[in-house]
Amino acid sequence: MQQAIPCSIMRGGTSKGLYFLAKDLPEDKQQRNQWLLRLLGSPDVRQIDGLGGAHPLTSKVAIISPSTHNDADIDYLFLQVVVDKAEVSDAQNCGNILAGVGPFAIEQGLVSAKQESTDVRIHMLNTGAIAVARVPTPQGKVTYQGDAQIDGVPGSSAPILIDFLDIAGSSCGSLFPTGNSRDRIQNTMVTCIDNGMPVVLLRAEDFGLSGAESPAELEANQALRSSIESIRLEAGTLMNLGDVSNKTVPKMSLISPPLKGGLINTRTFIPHRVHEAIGVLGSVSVATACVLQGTVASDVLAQHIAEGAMEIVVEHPTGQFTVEMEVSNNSDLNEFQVHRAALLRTARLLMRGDAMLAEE
Ligand code: NQM
Repeated sequence: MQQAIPCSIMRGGTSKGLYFLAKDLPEDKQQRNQWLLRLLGSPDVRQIDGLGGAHPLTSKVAIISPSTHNDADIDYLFLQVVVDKAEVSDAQNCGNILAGVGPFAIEQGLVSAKQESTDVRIHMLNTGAIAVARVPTPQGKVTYQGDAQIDGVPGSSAPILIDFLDIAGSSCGSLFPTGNSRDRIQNTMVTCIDNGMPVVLLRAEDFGLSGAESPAELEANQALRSSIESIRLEAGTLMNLGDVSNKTVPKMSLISPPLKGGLINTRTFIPHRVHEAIGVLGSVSVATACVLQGTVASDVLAQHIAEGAMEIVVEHPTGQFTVEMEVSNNSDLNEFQVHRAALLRTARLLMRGDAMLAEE
């Protein structure tokens, strides 16, 4: 007998995942993870016996419940189900899957829809931070139809605006977890930063790269992969993340001067496959490095940043990602401070029904 588990499959931004209500999964973490491995079909490079899409960007899970935080409507736990290993990790957050969380919570009756749009306050359990998603709800119903386009997704959908509150240091304890805006690790200058996602920025030119290489070319470069992984393992400890050999953070972002009118160009290892675009919170961390003094980002920027409200355009392999930021200059500390990060995503409900759990 197979067991039927209520589930929705949604595209969230440039990722895709399975969305569950917490009450439909086991409370026991180990049992829950066993279920998720079987439901997604891991470990198997093709995830052929499950619903996973055989890539880290399509092997993701969101678990939603009424909020335990008095300033939020719902709790969101993100889990990365590793494709080729029997591992489920809560060590990172995901801002793309986050885009589907607001519509899912409204459609599942956890949040009541307003007449035009509905703000859903989301407590992100992986980091403890809060995001506010503005979901279009004409006549009190979620719509996925609209004119918003995001690079990496064909066509257009309804816009979902996401505002992040206080995400600095949410995984590592501080914005610059090593205490420095740049460090030398294994003879390479890097910036380790956490504004919602732990990221290590590295200059592409230091690896003999232009920064325009495709994800497939970078993944085929074994020597590059092992240098980046060895820097990552050292950076993980310096960033207070402990031994990261089995963690999906920190992400490793190769940066270079922009090619298409943006502020900076990126190729991001997440951390072993190369992202076809860039993660949402990953891009917020990169954008933050662009506005702070002394980072390696400042070596490759198209232009330098002044304080105020601004749009930071981060280029990636399939287009651009725009992060809205508000920054002020604290002259006492002689440093810039980031007050707000916001961005536009879209999401779409692809399937609603039961995921079938095979007998063990
Ligand atoms: O950085 C990929 C994605 C992500 C995570 C990854 C994300 C984020 O694109 O917030 O969205 O970096 O693993 O879904």
